[in-house]
Amino acid sequence: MIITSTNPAHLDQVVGEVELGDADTFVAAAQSAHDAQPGWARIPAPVRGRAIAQIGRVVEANAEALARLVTAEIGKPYAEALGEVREIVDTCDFFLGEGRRLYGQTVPSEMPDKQLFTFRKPVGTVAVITAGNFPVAVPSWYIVPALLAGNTIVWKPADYSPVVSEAFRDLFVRGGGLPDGVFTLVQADGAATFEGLSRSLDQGLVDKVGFTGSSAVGAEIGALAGRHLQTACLELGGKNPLVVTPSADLDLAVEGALFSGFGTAGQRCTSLGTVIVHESVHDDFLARFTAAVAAARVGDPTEDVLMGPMLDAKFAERYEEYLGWVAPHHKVHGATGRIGADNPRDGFVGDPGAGLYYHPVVVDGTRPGDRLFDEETFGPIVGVATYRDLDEAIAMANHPGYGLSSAIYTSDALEAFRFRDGISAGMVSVNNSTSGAEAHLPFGGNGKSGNGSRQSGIWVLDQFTRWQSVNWDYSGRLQKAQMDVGEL
Ligand code: UN1
Repeated sequence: MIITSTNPAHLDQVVGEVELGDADTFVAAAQSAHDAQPGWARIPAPVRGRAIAQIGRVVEANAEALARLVTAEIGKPYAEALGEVREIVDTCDFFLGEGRRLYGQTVPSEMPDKQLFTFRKPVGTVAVITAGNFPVAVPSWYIVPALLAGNTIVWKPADYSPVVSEAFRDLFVRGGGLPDGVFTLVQADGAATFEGLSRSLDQGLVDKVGFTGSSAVGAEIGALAGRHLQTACLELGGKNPLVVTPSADLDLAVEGALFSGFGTAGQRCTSLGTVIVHESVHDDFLARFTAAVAAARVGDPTEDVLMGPMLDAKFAERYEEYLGWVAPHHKVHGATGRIGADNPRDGFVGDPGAGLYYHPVVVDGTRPGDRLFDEETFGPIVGVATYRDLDEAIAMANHPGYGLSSAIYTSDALEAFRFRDGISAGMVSVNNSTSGAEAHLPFGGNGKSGNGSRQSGIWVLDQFTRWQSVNWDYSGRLQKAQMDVGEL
């Protein structure tokens, strides 16, 4: 089947056509990755690091073209798209040196004339399944370290970013001079992917699954991997809170909430879900926040805008569904719905009728137990709730049961530390946005946001390698652990 990818900012513009494979395509790719893996692992890690270095340079040299394609295919504002491409380069920069480290340890033994060691070994073949909101940065978080560590890859990207995915594959394969089978792109729909993955796992062709996407699909992928005695690397949704304390710099908090809530039109896993603001500064914060939202530039993502269109029609449909979650005790600030001639927005940049443009929405008065407070809205809708003391704010922030990102705005270091200690999220920002993670710090969440796996930085190597312990006895006799322990 051929799918046509269109530009969400200009729905009549075709970005490209791509042929979708089926479950057999997936299994064949997994087989070739499986066959190529021993050869790739035999290449010395520093040489694999050099391939990663070359990929980084090629991506850097093509950054603007790739970012333009990201903007065209998913409607992400160009500055954000360029930042996303930068994240691939950062990831390559970090891991190219890891090829010369990939350290193990030397460990003392409890017996004389014996030495213990640890080595990292690649897991084998990795199936990477990624979302389309970060169609290039997030795949690189898996693919770069996995390749560096000696694994081969089958990559299934989102079906609404297929053209970007082909460009990414070409840059990686050509840039890194990767041998056949080391990195294969499979374009397929969800059902074919699931069947192909399941069969590949049954046949022992896939040793690790990395998945970024919704919590519901992540649970299915995790269960499938679990049935094969594997632990998937899961990076799922978020309902990320941003706490505004009485001592916060309110303008800074507004700026942070604006970017966290409406950057990528709220379609990041790290997007802001709810501002939890102290009751004493609620009115002041809300007035400034709603004014900033009204003044924000929305429109054509090739221009300097805060917010472009929704990434894909399926997210646009969900926006309408989320509006149905507004309860009678909520107060909606500003216009809602699709922007158009009959529902205009002041200062809109470009032609609203051409694309999937929706009003950014602020809903005041949400509280735990409300759907809008408890559930992820993958769209430009930010809730506002109030709290009285910090313990209550922390309990509210943890209430939805996700645990990806979080933020607190305060000028009181003690409050920041108490928040850090009490929040269940894997990532905490102090006086900064909930989104915008850097490529060398652990990235990942808890609860409904994932199974505790972490990406990025050195920590992700624990996903793509397994420890091998070696005990080497040079005493010339049988020394029995626990029984022949050396004497003082
Ligand atoms: C995601 O939305 O899946 O922290 C990842 C950020 C980005 C990554 C988000 N660097 O906003």
